[in-house]
Amino acid sequence: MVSTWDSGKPVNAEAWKILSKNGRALDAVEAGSRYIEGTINCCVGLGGYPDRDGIVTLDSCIMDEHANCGAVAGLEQILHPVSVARKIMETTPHVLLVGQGAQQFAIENGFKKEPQKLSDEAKKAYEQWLKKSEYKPVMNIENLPTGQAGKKNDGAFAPYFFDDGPANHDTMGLVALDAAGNMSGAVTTSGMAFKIHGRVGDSPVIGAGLFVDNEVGAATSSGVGEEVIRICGTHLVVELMRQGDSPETACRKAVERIIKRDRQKAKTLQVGFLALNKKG
Ligand code: SD4
Repeated sequence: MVSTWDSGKPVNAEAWKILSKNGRALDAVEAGSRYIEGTINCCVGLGGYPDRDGIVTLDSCIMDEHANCGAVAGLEQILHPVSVARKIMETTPHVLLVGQGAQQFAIENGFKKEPQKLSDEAKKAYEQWLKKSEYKPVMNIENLPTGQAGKKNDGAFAPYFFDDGPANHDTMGLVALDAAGNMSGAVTTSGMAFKIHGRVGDSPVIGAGLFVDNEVGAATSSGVGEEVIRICGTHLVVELMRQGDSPETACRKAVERIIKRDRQKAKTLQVGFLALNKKG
């Protein structure tokens, strides 16, 4: 299995507990997602960065080997959006629930409503951002001052910091292949930091932030969600693998398509894809 960013390492370890016992890929990606969602002061989940109104809104989706899928967007005050997404997938005829409706569905299904409170780290970052209140999502590690790339602040899962604020790497995407040869994937995120309230990125959008085709492979993405949505990014990656590309080549071609659309803009943003084919 693979998952995004350095914070994906303990997530993989958590999911591996299931995969190594011949468990189902679907259970593994849910367990990995729940692990990171439950990590205090992490950049994913309720500890994540808020939108520009100071509210943490969560996006998540999950997809199994039968192309069953479920998703939530703009979900507030619920600790495990990935499990709400799974519940939607398994108990309703729908794929995506948003905002108030998603929260109501979660509560009706036994999920607890958590207090609306920013984590210490998110509060600090938000207060820093409020000084300029500039709506300019920054997402490019190369913009870091020399020597700072990859340097984290004190938390194990803390996001990267720029001179004038945090970078926006706050998404956990996971794809897995199990011993039975089945594939599943999940994504969970607080979305782009300081986004407009109501903005939804690629993460909960099937075919953008996540796509699984059990005949071919699975892919997930992280970075500026709007750019991924524009090219149906993960669906594209899986289709390229279907045509014979390796996961790496397929991801590269998807990134190149984003660059080709607007070379200048591409210099100011960051997008990444992760893919796993049927051979693992
Ligand atoms: C989004 N793709 O909301 C997400 C953000 C992200 O690491 O990946 N951050 O657009």
